[in-house]
Order: sequence, then structure tokens, then C-alpha cells
Amino acid sequence: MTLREGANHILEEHQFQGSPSFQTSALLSRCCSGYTETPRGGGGDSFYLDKLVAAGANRSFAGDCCHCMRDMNNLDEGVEFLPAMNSKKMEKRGPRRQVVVTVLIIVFLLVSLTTGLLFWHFKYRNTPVQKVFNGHLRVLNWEFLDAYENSSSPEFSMLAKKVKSTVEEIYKNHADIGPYHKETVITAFSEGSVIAYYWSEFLVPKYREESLDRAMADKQSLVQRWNPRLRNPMLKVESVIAFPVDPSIAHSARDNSCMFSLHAKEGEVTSFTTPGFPNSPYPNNALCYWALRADASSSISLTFKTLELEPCRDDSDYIKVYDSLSPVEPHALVRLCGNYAPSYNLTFLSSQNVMLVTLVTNKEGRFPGFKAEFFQLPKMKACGETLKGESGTFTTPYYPAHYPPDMDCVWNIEVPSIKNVKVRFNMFFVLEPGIPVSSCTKDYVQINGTRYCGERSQFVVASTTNKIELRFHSDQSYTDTGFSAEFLSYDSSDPCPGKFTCNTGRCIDRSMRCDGWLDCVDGSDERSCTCTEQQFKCQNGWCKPRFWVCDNVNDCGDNSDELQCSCSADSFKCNNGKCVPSTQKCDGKDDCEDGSDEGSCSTGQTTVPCKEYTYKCRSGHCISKQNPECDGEQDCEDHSDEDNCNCGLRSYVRKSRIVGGQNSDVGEWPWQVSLHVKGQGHICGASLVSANWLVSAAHCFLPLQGIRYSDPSLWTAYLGLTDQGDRSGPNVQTRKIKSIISHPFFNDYTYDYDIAVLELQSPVTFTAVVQPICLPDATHNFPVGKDLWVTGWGATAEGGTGASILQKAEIRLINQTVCNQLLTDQLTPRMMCVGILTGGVDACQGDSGGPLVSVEPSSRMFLAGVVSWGDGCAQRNKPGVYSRLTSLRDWIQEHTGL
Ligand code: 4AZ
Repeated sequence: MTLREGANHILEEHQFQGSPSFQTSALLSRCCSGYTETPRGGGGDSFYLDKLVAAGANRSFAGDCCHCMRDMNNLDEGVEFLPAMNSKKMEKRGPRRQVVVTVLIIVFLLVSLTTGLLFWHFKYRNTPVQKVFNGHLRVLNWEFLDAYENSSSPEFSMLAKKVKSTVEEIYKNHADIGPYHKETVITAFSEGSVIAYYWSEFLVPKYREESLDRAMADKQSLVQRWNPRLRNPMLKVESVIAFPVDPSIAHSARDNSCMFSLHAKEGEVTSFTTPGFPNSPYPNNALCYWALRADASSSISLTFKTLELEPCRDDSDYIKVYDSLSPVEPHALVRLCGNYAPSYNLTFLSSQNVMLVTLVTNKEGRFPGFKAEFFQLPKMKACGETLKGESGTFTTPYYPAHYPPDMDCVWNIEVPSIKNVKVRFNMFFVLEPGIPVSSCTKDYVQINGTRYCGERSQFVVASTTNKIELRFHSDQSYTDTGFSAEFLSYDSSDPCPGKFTCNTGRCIDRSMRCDGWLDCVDGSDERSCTCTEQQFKCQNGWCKPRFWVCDNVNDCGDNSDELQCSCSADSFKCNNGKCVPSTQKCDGKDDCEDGSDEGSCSTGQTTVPCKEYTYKCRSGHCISKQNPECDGEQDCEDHSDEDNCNCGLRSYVRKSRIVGGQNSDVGEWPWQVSLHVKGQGHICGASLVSANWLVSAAHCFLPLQGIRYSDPSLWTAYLGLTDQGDRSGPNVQTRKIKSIISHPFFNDYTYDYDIAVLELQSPVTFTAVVQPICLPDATHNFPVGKDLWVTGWGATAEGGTGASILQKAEIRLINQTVCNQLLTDQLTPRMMCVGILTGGVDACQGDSGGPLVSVEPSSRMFLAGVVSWGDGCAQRNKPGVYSRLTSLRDWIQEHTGL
């Protein structure tokens, strides 16, 4: 295959305790409303009431309550009920009665208000929150002992006790922390002098939570104060810092049934797995910790060899790796869920001699888990270098592994003084979750004051001098695989000799300038163009080949190439661009000649008269819905449209991030088959369509140079293969061929009907890397302009040699009429053109027989074509030709039963 290179609105504590207005309202409510509830001994409420007691509030309650009662009694005494006849007395008493009523109303209002306030205060403002913090501190005046690595050793317990009381002392001295502290547990120690890891639990009123968080995360605020009683504190500590954790994680931390402590052995690789791996799935509702350590002057390299967890969701099972022995977010290196292809780089480096791996699982799902390996290596001393010369290469530390956190590297690059220098990043992965590439505030590459971060395809940064300084910074959390770059010297007057220079500095072929294709990532090759006779001028100014106009593809970007093609108001636009009167839509006749006016004419499971373009259910009834097979909806009454749908899905969700390159990942195309002939190696491709059957191209089995290639005994099928050099790998399945059936109408001159089916001598086993592709129904519509994928080990350039690693290319389905013009009327209805008309991406010799697949909206992949022929490979305006599966579908069914 040839491929172009591709609120603190709340009262402060003193107000809470001493505010006169607050005390008054509390008093009225408790006394006058008869609220006599006393503080309960335990639970959250007692905490706040204890505080009131401490502030003397109870005393003032009692005192003021007496006044209140007295006032109330006075009022009661003043209300006298008189005989109605005593009008004189009534008149006399009238004004006094008004006063009494007014006072009563005021009292009532005050009581209601206070009750409300108290209710709000206890119910909401003071709701106690349980908070757990994970943290670490450095003990300066203590030597590390190996025994500290074992939490059940007496040495560990002794030091843990000391650290605990020191931490408690520090907390006690802090007004935002001390009153709320419940418990602190020391979980681990590591070298340097001694770093202690711990978690602390707090019970804090909601409105004090923020100030607690702030105080706990502030290195400056948590300082050891001299306790006058302890003239010489046993431990001298610094860098006391902690971060909140999910309390559910911290609580399970008390249960050490799934906690492991491992120390790297010099020159050895240590492996560890999830419980039960690989024979049984990891447990539900689990929290597991693996504390990894290395010697003091070493760092750790950790690799997940296999990893298969529950697919990623918000609450799915996950693994988190930390550059610390404390599971704190600011030191998190990665969060992993789902599954990863074996080639995905899952190697992580630590900045120090410790690492923590945690597994958090929910209550459902059964998944295998992981196998991981780690070893120690000397801590990196310097990062970056001075590079001199005409050209050279450099990478981030440990590339392609994830670079370590907390790094700063500087490369000073200098080329000969008469030249300028540019840096080309061939791979660039400096992505930090949640950080927009516009800010690059965490990990970044900086050149001439500009920061670059995120995931980028190949790009170039050029300097207008012979020197360039490149800085790389990684912060304490989340790392990526980094970059691989080269520096090149160039002549400032001609940066791209014989080529066009994109504004990004990239050099492209001159022929690519103003050809309608964006070859420079910034589109600079298509700006300031004068459109030629053969080109159409888009409204936005781009020039595009005229034959792209009205091809159903928005080539201009502003759709202006498709605007003059719309059908009149009373007509219907067919998928092939043809206009038919609206009255002909759904009239039971294929007026469009591609069935599109008769597709999607009925709803639900309504049956329609069977036609060429209607989908026939197994019952014999027909439905009018486009592409109903295996789309996840039951369209036929007998559900036959959703039968035999165990196809077209990859096992690995995460693929390797290969940008620009076109190597396939292991398991990325699990239906791809390599057909070998004894003594000749790979000859053709094929597609696995069931456990016993392959689909390939008839021309692969034509006799040649006296060899009868139609003889099945010559052939061996390799399945689950990615690298031709690794055919004996554990995932590869080999099968001999039982029979080869080529289409009887195959024409070895025109290559019409270029299709064959091959029966395997024994069925294959479906695995993560061996899966069948879905066969489309004969009525399946693959629209013009759709992106399709072609894969194979064919030649990487016309006349070149085959690839060792399975190649992939994304190409577009081209309008049949347009293509027939380009290929001088050589197309038949059994053929279709798919390619990139600018050239550079195509199938080539050796890809023949291999799959051309379409990703359907259901995410299943369907076989759309079989690599057949072409006028050379990857030439401009010479797309590859493929056998059209839908036209040959009935024949496949006849011979395979599928
Ligand atoms: C071949 O010879 C071949 N460019 C396959 C595909 C193409 C050309 C040649 C398409 O097998």
C-alpha cells in the first residue's frame, strides 16, 4: 500500500461563637418556642453543640431565658378578661390591649424567625462533612531503615507513632484544622531522609470545609511549631502537605487484604498482577494498592504488559498510577480503564524511587485485569543537551515510554553559521487531561517563547538564525509519551529546494500547490491561487477540480461546489446526484437507479413489496429501510436483520496513537488475512467472513509462470497477523485451504467479477485478534464520498517491496461516472473506485484480495470491496479499483451459505 507521509459567605468562627445577635435569636427560639432539646451525646450534632458550650452560649441561653420567661409572664399578667358589659373598663383597657397584641405578634414573628434560623443552622450550614486527606511529609532528622518498608515491623510501628503524634501536634496548632481532626494513620515510609505517607480523617462543618482544604494543601501553613513543653521535639519535619481523597477509597485503605508492597531487585524485572489474573477476573468492590519501591538513587519503570478492565465510563473500574506512595491527585501519572492494544505504550517512569498503583472496582462487571512489570534504573541526572551539526535527532526522556513527571530539559541546537535551523516533530504527544492546547500551563515544549502541547501531527518550527533553544517541561502530574524530533539546517533564501514551503515550514511537492487539496496543514498551499480552466472557484476562494462539483461531497468546505446541483423544489435528489420528481419517491420503482428514492419509505416493521433495492427478511417479507443489517435495531418481524451479527467489531478499543504513519496496531483489523504460497511468502490478502470462509480476489488464483495458483494445497492463510516477521507469534492462527472458488464470470482481461471465496480446512477460533468482518446485504448503500479503510502488506510504492507491518489507509468512495472518465471507461458495475485523487494514498501490488471496509453508524465494519486493480499505484487522478461487494453478494451467499 502506498501512503503519503503522511463561598465564604458564612460567618467566621468568632462570629459564630460570639455574635450577640445570633445568641439572642437562639435564645428566643429555644425558650419561647418551647425548644428544649438538649445536645445528643454522639454524632455530628454534638460537635456543634459542644462548641456552643465552649463559647459560653449555654450560659447565656439560661440567663436570657429567664428574662424571656419573666417578660412573658408579665404579659400574661396584663391580659385580663372582663365581662362584656363593663364598657368603661373596656374602653380604659383598650389601648393597653392593642399594645399586648402588638407585642404578641412581634414575639411570634421573632420566634418563627429564630426557629427558621436555627433549623437552617443545624440542618444545612452545620451539616458535618467527613473528609479524608492523603499526604506526605519529610522527616529531616531520621535515617531510613529497610524495616520501614514493612508496615508490620516494630521499627515501622515505632516511627509511625512518632510521626503520628508530630502530625497531631501540627494540626492542633492550626485553627482551621485542629478542631476537626479525628484520626491520622501512617501508611508507608520511603527514603529521603524519611518520607512518611499518611491519611488523616476530619469531621468538619460544611462551611469550614474550604478553609480546611486550603490549610491542608498549603505547605507554608502546616509548619512545625515549637511546643514549649517539648523543648527538643523528637522529629524535625517539613513539607507537610495533603490533598482530599474520596472517603470511600480512604476507608477501604484500612482493609489491607489487597495491599502489596514490592521492592525492585537490582538487575531484575518484578511482575505483579490483579488478583486471580489470568485465570479469574479481579473482584468487584475492590480497592487494591501496589506500593512499588526502588533503591534510594533509582527511579522506577513500570509497564502494563496486558490490561483489560471494564470499558471506560464515569463510574467504571480504573487503575491509577501515582508518582508517590500517597494516592493524591497532584501526583497522579495516569488513569487507565477499558482495554488497550498490546502495542499501545503503557510504560511509565517515576521521578523518585517510589510509585503507587491503585485499582478501584465497582460492584459489577467481570474483567481479567492486568499484568505489570517494573524495574529500577538510575535516576536521570541531566535532561537535554547541546546539539551541533547539519542535522540530528532527539527525543523526550525514555521515548516512546511516558516521560517522567517533574522534568525540565533544554536542548540548545546549533547548525553551521551560514544556515538556518528548523525542528521537525515527527511524533508529538504532550497531552495533559483537561488542559486546552491554547494554554499549555502544565506540560509543554517551548521554542522562542511559544508553547506547544497536546497531541499534534507532524509539524515544523523554523528559526531565522542558526540557533534554536527548545525547552521541555513536565509538571508533577499526568505524563504522555513525549516527542521524537529532528533538527535540520536549511538555506534561508531557499528553505525547500525544488519544493513549495508551507507557512508551517514543511516542504511539499510543487505539484501540490493550488491543486484543490490541503497538503499543508494550515492550507497555505491552497491560498492565493488563480483557478485554472479545469478548476471550480469556491465561494471561499479555494480552487477545486471541476469534476468534484455536484459529486455529493462538500469539497469547498462551504458547500458551494454542491449548491448549484440541488434539485428543484418539487423533485428528490438521489444519492447518485440525479433529480427525480418527488412523486416518484416511494412509488415502488427505482427511479434513481441506485434505489435511494425507494429506501426508507416505511417505518417500523412495515413490509413493502420486494424489489431490487428493498431488504429481504428471512421470512421473505421486505422492508424499506436503508442498511438495516446489524444496525442494532430489529427491523424485520423475524429479527433476521439482526441475526449473525457477531462481526465487524474490533476487540481493542484503544489503538496506538500513530499519527502520520500508517502502521496498523495489533488487532486493529482482525479480519485481515495474509495468503502465503509455499516458498513465495505473502502473495495476496483476504478477509475472514466466518470461522470457515475467506473472501479474496479471483485474480490471485490465476495461473502464472506455470504455477497453478488455483490449487488450494499451495496456500496457507495467516490470521491474527500484524507483522510478517512474527508469523509464529502466539496470537497468529494458520490454516490450510480446503477449496478455492473463483467467480465463473471472472474476466482476466477486464478483471470484471474479481472475487473468490476460500474454505478453510478447519475453522479458526475467534479471539481478540481474529474476528470476522460483516458482509453487507446486496442492497447496502455505501454513499459516494464515504471514507473507507483499505489494509494490506502490499508494496509501499509502485514497483516497491511489500510492508512487514500491516498498513492501513483511509480513502474515499468516488463517483462511478467521474471515475469511469478518469479510468477511460474501464469500469463495470462490479467495480468501484476508491482513493485520494491527489495521489499518494492507494492500495498496491500485494494488497490484492484484501479488505476495503466501511465503518457504519452502528460502529460495525462492513466489507465494501476487495482490492482488485489500478493504473499503477497512488498516482494523481488514478484511484484504485475494488470489486463491489454488493454486486457480488448473492454469489458469495450461494457458495458459502453466509
Ligand atoms: C496489484 O497489482 C494492484 N492501485 C492492486 C491494487 C492496485 C494496483 C495494483 C491499485 O495487486
